[in-house]
Amino acid sequence: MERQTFENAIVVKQTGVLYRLTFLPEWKPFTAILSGRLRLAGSKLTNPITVGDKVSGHWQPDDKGKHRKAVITNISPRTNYLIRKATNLSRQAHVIAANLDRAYIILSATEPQTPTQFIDRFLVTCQAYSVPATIVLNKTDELEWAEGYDRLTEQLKDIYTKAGYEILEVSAKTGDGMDVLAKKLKDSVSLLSGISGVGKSTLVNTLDPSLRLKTAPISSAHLTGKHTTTFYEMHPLQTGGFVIDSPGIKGFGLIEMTREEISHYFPEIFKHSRHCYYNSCLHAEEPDCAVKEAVEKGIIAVERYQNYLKLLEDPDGGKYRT
Ligand SMILES: Nc1nc2c(ncn2[C@@H]2O[C@H](COP(=O)(O)OP(=O)(O)O)[C@@H](O)[C@H]2O)c(=O)[nH]1
Ligand SMILES: [Mg+2]
Ligand SMILES: [Zn+2]
Repeated sequence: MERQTFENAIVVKQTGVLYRLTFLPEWKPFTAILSGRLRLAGSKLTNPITVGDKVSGHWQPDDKGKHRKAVITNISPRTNYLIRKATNLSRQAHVIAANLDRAYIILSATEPQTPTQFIDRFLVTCQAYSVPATIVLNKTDELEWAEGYDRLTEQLKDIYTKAGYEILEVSAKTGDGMDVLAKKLKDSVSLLSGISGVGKSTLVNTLDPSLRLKTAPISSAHLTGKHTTTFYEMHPLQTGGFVIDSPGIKGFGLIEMTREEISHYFPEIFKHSRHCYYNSCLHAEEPDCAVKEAVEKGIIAVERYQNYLKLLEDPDGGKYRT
């Protein structure tokens, strides 16, 4: 008897060995497992298949020939993906998500604060893997009373506007600015990333209250978020589009990047590097460096340049507590 096959299913969730698939834009997730061959394929990766992957396979009847089980046998080539080191010591990498139209890094206007070093590692990874990135500054409602954060917010906006990134200012609590975000998310698959407690899950709930994702207040003692979201999971939005909510990530180890390459992923540094005296200029100790000149003139933000130098010296470092 010939086996029934399926094609073009999208992975919407992975929990251990089980996957949930649906045929977008339809939303009727069903459970699937990996074929043995695919399980063996990903030795350097903790997960050979990830959320957003497009897969095909077959239906396998159980012993009694009754309940059908979906078995994934093939993965379609990815248009892009995001990856990070599984842990600091591990050589393994974790593919966070694939086939993304855009990745959003969510920041809090108040607490918890995300170090710019973390933001830049994220943005560099997005550049390196061809994922367009946007910054979302959440909790703007708290700026009315939280003292001192106005200045931090202005600094942040200055740094990343200079770098050429779009920054959306929103409040998941009051709904301020959410229409702009909803419009951007429409008709696409997007990843929401960022440290714990910045309001990723709350944002998804504001966009679509029927989803009721778990959220948690940040700790009042440490002003850090708690890990309430434990899996990467895609959700359909009533306003259109699909978002992948993330667990709070602790850090972004850069993977397979040479020192020369790092500057290519800072768009504003790369732009100026054409005018450096040395072709191979790393914009560190070299004389006649157009990048350093642009930093001195304030055209390139000094924070971005310093984070670039840190990556140059220690591409593997920088794990952050969240
Ligand atoms: N004031 C305010 N609090 C928010 C906003 N968005 C989220 N929060 C709160 O921030 C905390 C962490 O939110 P959560 O969605 O769990 O963050 P996640 O870890 O990024 O998913 C919760 O107490 C939320 O109620 C916002 O726009 N304004
Ligand atoms: Mg969450
Ligand atoms: Zn240079």
